[in-house]
Amino acid sequence: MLIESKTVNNKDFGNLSFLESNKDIPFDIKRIYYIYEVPLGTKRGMHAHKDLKQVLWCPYGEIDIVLDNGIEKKKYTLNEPNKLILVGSGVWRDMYWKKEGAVLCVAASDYYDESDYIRDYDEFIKLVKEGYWNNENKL
Ligand code: T46
Repeated sequence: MLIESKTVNNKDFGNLSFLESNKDIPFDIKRIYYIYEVPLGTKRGMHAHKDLKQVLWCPYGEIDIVLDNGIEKKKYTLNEPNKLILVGSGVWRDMYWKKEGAVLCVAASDYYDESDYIRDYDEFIKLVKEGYWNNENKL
């Protein structure tokens, strides 16, 4: 789901965008991380999360995010600082670096926990078919 941050524009000083937990972002933010100095053309991701919810944005450059809930796929291009996407639980993601120097920022609903990752696509599809996310893993 696309989220647009509120932005204060000033033609002389530039723009300031902001988001607040439980208002613009539908969870408490427990972790922030960012991915940078990624070689052009790199593909990252290739996993889903059992529970974790995240908001992704690209403050500089261009990154394609392909989301897959086991039933349908959707591609988002992140290329504006005030354009963000909400990625819920049970969504497989692939990220493609489309511009040199592009930065991906992420606000996450929980601390890092490798046991929340599903890194095997067949296992992901099996869980989708078993109704692990009750068909609530919307794109
Ligand atoms: C996601 C996408 C958008 C940590 O130690 N702490 C952390 O908070 C994170 C996020 C990762 N790591 C370690 C785990 C791996 O050894 O950093 C290494 C690289 O992680 P990964 O291969 O999962 O990176 P991406 O870019 O494929 O995925 C990341 C997040 O892990 C993931 O949750 O949704 O960005």
